[in-house]
Amino acid sequence: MRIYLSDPKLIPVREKVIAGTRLDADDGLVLFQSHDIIGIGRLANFVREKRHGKKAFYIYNQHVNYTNVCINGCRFCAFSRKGGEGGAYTMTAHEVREKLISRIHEPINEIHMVGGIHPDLPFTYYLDLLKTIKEIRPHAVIKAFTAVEIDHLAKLSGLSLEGTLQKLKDAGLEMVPGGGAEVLSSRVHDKLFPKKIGHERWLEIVAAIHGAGLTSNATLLYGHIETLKERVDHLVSLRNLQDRTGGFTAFIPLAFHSKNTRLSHLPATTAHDDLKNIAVARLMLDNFDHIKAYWVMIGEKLAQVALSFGADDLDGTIIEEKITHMAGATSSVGLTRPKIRHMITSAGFEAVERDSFYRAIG
Ligand code: V47
Ligand code: SF4
Repeated sequence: MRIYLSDPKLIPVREKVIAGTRLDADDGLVLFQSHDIIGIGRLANFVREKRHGKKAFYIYNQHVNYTNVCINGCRFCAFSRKGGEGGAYTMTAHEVREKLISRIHEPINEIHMVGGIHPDLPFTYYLDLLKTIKEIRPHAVIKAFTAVEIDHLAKLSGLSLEGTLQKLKDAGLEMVPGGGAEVLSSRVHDKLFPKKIGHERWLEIVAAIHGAGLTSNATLLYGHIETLKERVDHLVSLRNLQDRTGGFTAFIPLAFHSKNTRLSHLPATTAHDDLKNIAVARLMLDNFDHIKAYWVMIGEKLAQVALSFGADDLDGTIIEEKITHMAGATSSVGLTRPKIRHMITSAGFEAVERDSFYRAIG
């Protein structure tokens, strides 16, 4: 097997990739520092094809953002509002119900629900949301509440983390999305999201989520003030936790969008960096099955290319995306099933519609 590289610094990495040897943090840094995007893509595609062949997954899903009221005020966020501020909203369980009913004739398999950290809602509000969704869409998987929200819910419930997770499961929670970790670095935490839970707590909560028998995803918010070493350390922390629990399903690199945020002076991420984050994740995260190219953040066209750079999943129809569009994303707010399938098949891959647990549908 010969994989052509134009950057000789990548040769030792290639030898490990071909031998199936785990890459270390220094290899991760060499990959991020290299401009040989085609070589890195070839390496990532080699691993991707060994695992998934030509399959590329997508899901028929719907996003619900139940509130944008949030006490955390992360500097990178354009979505959140303070209570009472213009544009602040909180949906009632009835409004969530109406939103789902408006799409009830569509074959939606997953409801992805996240929101801000609201100062006043009681624990019962969250349980009611889950129960309402289950009532309207009994066959859809509810993937909801990031580790940050679960930390907040544990405080509200007055129960242990385990007790809180059990109540959420009883009400219908089946999976936990990525998000909330941002970059597992105290430096970045203190500068950009000091009110949010830190590195250690995020890992502790995710370990408890996996311990409760729920799977979850993981993300990395890149393209702001993080260093390449901090990106690599983030990936290594996720990989270490995955070695312990095996509970992560997919990793999703999230490209930072700066419009309407307090970091609006920062430029948009580049196509090179977007592809590199996908490819390096595929190479470093040897114990993660799935790497998502989240088309909302990197655009439909680049997400299609990312399928040849290590990604095996495009996420889904989404229907209405708010978090990134409020920060200036120019992608569609939702996609139809034929559009996603066309993105996949016209790139030479086999489109596989999946459920939240990557079981093929149809
Ligand atoms: O946690 C916030 C990020 C996340 C911005 O698990 C921003 O399947 C870019 O986690 N620019 C929420 N990103 C989205 C998320 C996610 C998305 C799709 C699928 C899954 C999954 C998870 O969005 C937040 C934060 O990291 N975010 N603001 C911004 N301005
Ligand atoms: Fe709140 Fe999440 Fe926005 Fe941070 S990223 S301000 S926690 S909604």
